[in-house]
Amino acid sequence: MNVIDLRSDTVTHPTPQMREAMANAVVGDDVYGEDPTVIQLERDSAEMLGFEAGLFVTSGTQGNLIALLTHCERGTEAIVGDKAHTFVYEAGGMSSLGGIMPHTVKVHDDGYIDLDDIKHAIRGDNCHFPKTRLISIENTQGTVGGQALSPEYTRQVADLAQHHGIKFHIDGARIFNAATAFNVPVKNIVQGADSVTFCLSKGLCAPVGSVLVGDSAFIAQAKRARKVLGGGMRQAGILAAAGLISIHEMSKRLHEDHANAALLAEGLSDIPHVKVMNQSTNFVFFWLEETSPLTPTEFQKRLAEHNILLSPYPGYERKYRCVTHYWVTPERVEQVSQAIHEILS
Ligand code: TLP
Repeated sequence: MNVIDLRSDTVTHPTPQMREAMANAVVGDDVYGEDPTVIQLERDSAEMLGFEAGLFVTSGTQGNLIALLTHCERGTEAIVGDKAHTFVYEAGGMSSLGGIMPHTVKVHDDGYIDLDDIKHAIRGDNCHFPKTRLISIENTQGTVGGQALSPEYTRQVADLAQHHGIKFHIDGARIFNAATAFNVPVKNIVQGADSVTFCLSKGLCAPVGSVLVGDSAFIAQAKRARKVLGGGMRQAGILAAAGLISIHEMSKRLHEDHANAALLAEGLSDIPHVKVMNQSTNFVFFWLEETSPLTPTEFQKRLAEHNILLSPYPGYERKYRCVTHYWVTPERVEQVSQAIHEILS
């Protein structure tokens, strides 16, 4: 990648090793269940996360929607964070396509939802209420700064869900970043959940795809929902080949992205008109202060002249999210800090 693209880790291009594996992938028709590379990706993903089965899906959004459609019938309710991707950034799919009512609970600035808030959101048996079917949490929690939620917390949510007879889903788009932050095997950070979606095409660098994991009965049902959503892919082994490198190789280097994000936050902290709001895992959020000599549009334009892509976080004018990834080296981080300093001085 020639530009320094900090807008997201979704922008990552596949690595040379991935391109080679994709070119040589053994494939079959996956709707017939005959693609060996997809089968291997699903099996290895399930094993790594400690689940019985996996399902290769087109995107994180599709994985979350399939989980919601599979866990919840029409007219039931899912408890989700008020800043969860499923609630804010998935185009209302759960309600438009699933007839599922989102019941929001507050996500705090540290990324956590109070267990008491979850408990109080679970409906009693009363014909006036929708039935609560699911609690979904997000790890890492993107919107408030990429914070990783602890294995202990996840376990507590799982116990709560089990106690109340509801299902527990994790939007683990960046679950390998969360595991890296706590320095634990990824299966330790999802224990007790009924399903997890994680993305191959973010920090793990694959060009396309996510995996949904759960027990075998859940995945069999989920496969039907994937078909309904047009997600039955054919020779998808071409994509799964990159995904195998994501889980087995790229997942081991995420600590480098976290260190680079810390380095970037440090570099930005000395720059006038920039206020670093928070830094966690591979995210840095900063605010372009009103004292800035440049408007947000001018700022972005000047950055582009330096070959740097950065844009305000959706819904905000002056809040920027920088996301570090495989293609952002420490040298490039240094270049970004210097460029922003120069532009705003
Ligand atoms: N998030 C994107 C944008 O939609 C904001 C990004 O650039 O971070 N869960 C979480 C927590 C996510 O951050 C995302 C992508 C998804 C799900 C959806 O994944 P995709 O883009 O594969 O549908």
